[in-house]
Amino acid sequence: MATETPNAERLAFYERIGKHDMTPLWEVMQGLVVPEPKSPCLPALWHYDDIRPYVLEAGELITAKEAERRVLVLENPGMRGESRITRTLYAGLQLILPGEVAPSHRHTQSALRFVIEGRGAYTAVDGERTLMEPGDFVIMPQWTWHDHGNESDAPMVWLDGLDIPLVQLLDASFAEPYGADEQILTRPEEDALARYGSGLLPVDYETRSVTSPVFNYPYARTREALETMKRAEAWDPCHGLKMKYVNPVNGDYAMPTMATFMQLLPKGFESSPYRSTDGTIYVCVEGRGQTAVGEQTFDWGPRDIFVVPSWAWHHHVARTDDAVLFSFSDRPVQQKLGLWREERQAA
Ligand code: 1HN
Repeated sequence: MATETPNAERLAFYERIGKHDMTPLWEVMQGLVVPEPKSPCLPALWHYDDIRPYVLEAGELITAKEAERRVLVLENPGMRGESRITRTLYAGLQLILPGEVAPSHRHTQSALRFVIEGRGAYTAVDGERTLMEPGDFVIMPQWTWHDHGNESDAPMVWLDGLDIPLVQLLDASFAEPYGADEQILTRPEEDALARYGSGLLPVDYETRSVTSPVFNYPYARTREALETMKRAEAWDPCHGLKMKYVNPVNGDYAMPTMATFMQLLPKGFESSPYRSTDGTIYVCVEGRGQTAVGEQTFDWGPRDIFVVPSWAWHHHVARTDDAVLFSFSDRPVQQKLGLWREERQAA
């Protein structure tokens, strides 16, 4: 690999081959095959109280219908202008005001919703509606019709997580409008949860999708599970009590491109330093604490959102009470490709 500035003879050569759309590997190789991940993604934190006024102000500027999706994108400060929060994932805060509808469409990007504020607005996916509450994790599988509406009397805000940059990298985006604001509903509300999310499956169920058939993983159930498991006091030194959301059909992650997790850090718990190759987006659901990422320390509380880049050492502290953190990343993709790595700091 060449490290010095090329001499005149080499430069002239590069220019000649450049005319044939060729370039010498030895001038670029070091930047291509780095000894360990070097991400443009920076650690970042959004305090919900700071940004909430802007989300609501957007509601005065444009309707959900005109915008199609009224969302303020959370852009990683290291990648402004790229509509991404990590290299592979997109995140944004979506607002639906009472009486509004976000019209139906579908696309090959998968989406997750994590409810931040408000209760009782719905999202409809593939013929079924689910009413959403704070802390609910709701799935929108790729290429399914989806629309949202708010028949409650308060604004509703949720975090959208999509695999947009990943699909963009693969040049595999397709999208189309449904042609009406709302899709036709074919199943009763909460049918998917009863059918697939109750420790049961229809006896002759055959998988037709790479995505979990559970549509909404309600926070009430998740929280209760954590509270019960907490009694065993079996804390992972790096994660506290950390659970992954799974597809009940095959035990895989709930979504093919995004892994989702919920973790409980008991009051006063200080986790050991940890890093992994999946840049991760966290949302605090309950409690207050701190996360040190590299040289930075983030103080977080309920509804705050922060990002830990790929391969960045980090550790968490729960300060005032038990803390509950939701998180998501591209881990399923990395694991399927044999690329995912993690490291725990030696005790
Ligand atoms: C989308 O369809 C939604 O359905 C949210 O709520 C955000 C960002 C880009 C492209 C499609 C939604 C989106 C999106």
